[in-house]
Amino acid sequence: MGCWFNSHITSIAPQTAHVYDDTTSKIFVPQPDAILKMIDYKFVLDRPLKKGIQVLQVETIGPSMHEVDFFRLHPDITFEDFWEWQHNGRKGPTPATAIGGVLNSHNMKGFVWIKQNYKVGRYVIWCDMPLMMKDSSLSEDVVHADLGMFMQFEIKD
Ligand SMILES: [Cu+2]
Repeated sequence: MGCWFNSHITSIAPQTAHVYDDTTSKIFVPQPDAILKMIDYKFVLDRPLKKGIQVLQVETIGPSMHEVDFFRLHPDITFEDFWEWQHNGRKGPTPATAIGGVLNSHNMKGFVWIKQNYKVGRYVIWCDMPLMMKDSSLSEDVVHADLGMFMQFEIKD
């Protein structure tokens, strides 16, 4: 869990929570509406997300550590505008609303669930994890999204 307000996500370390089935209370892990797999270097969504409250199960296939950040694009903003903003030091007005995200915290076996209320609109999911520098020809600023680990989708009425 982390706070996405201002720069809190970088100044306050995100915390990990574990969820287990509890047969005594009859509380069970969430049933997902869709499953998102994080694979080097792409997202694979098993079915489209729908308008309204959706539970997304996020699984890390790896082998690298990944994250998924959710953005709802502002009206009249194109994906290209968003891409430019991400690569231009995130200067100027934000082209999207950050609506949350998930970091696997090096837990390659567990699942993470994110429950969100999806409004009609255009969304981008983005992995901002820095690329580990095995290939010195790549800039230190390269993140997984630069290698294709992003996805656009639209929630329709
Ligand atoms: Cu990634």
